[in-house]
Amino acid sequence: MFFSGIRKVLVLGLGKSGCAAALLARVRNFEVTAVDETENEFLLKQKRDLENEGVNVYLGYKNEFLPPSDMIIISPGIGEHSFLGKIALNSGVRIISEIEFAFHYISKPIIAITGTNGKTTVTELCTHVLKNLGVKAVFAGNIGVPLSDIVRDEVSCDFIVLEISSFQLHYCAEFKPHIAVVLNVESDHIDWHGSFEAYAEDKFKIGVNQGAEDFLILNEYLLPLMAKSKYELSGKSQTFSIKSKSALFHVLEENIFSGKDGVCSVHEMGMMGKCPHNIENSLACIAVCKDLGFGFKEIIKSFEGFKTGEHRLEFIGEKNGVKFINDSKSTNPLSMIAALEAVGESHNVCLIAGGLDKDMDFSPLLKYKGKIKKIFLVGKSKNKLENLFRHVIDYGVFDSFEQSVNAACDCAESGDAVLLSPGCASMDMFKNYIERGIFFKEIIKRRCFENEGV
Ligand code: UMA
Repeated sequence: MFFSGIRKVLVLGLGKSGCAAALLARVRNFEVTAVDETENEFLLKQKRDLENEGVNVYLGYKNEFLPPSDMIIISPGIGEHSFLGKIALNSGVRIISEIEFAFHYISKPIIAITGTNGKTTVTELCTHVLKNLGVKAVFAGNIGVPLSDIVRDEVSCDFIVLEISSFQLHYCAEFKPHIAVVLNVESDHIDWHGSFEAYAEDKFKIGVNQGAEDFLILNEYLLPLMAKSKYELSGKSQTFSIKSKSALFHVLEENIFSGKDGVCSVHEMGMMGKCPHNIENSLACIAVCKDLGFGFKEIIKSFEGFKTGEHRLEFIGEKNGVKFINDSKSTNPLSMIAALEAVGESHNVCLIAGGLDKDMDFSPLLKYKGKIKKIFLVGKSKNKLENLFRHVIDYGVFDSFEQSVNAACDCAESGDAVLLSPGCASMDMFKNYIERGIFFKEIIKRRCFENEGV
């Protein structure tokens, strides 16, 4: 048994996953201690709530040694190179992620979705389509609902659609989804993992425990990268791609195919058929539902009513021929490229970019310089981006987010798009990408759509 001999559990980090893991561990009768490096009002409230459930909590934790435990459940934000990550590793105690912990209490099949980009969209899409197909599906994981909460609340379902990040996979040992999806692997979170290779390796960990009865669905371009991985993956593998016709699920002249079988035209997929990256996301979802035994016709019909969430290429409005688009969810170069592919024509994008870098490689963006009219740089990464774009495209560097947005609006003319697609995390200027997107929309509405009810 995975937890045999374990009595004392130590939880590191008291955000969403840490709190959920601590509460589940208490329900399962472990002795639980939890520590967090920070101390603030929110955490003091969490501390009181957890203490009422019998958890020992230490905030503002700075000790060089951790409280004794038989197993550590680590929060995804705590990398191996961080203070807590290092002392946890040095302690020699077994370390697992919150997902791995909760997984051992789950009997329902898991559809796990990872990738640099699109994981939230595909998780939402699969859940939507499966529900329309009459299946009780719930989503969980990196999307914002800890898997431990699903277990503790005894949520009734047939399938769990789990968005899983590289941070969560890194600390998994026996996690075994029935269907695993890898959407793409591009530069992101290099500061946490140490290198792109280490990041990619953790992504492929998603399929390491699968057996012949399980499915591994992956973007065809990842095959060479996967071949280099130290993991042997034995799930039935299936590929998808919008760029290559040799993938099992592919696109030919605006029609989707599974091998030689026609599935549908991209126009039948509603909102998901409107831009390349979402067509590709849809291929992954079609593959998942097909593997669960559904027919193409019913799968496509079940796309009906699906909308991608706020802050993802969200159209705010159009004024004097200028379109305003909020893509605050874009936190890496690949998502900027997806936005430019969706919105960009010839030199028509006034792009607001920058924020907290994660040691990412932005050079692939240079291929898209023809779509950018001017780039408005802000946040911690502005000088790194300035160095990349200097002599290549017109750019401006700004001290505040609001200044960068105003300058982009001043620059845009009829036929252009003002696009916020920062390609970076938001925490240097905002609480999260949601706050950044809301602020962007407020500025745009104030400037352009006051009294218009947009
Ligand atoms: N902390 C420390 N020391 C550290 C780092 C953090 O003590 O070195 C403490 C912080 O003070 C804080 C807590 O840990 O109190 C935060 O933990 P966390 O950063 O792991 O965040 P959670 O609130 O537990 O949220 C996590 C995921 N966060 C991250 O991966 C950074 C959420 O994904 C996820 O929704 C949630 O679990 C539920 O599963 C967010 C995310 O940004 C959306 N994910 C990344 C992404 O999508 O790119 C991977």
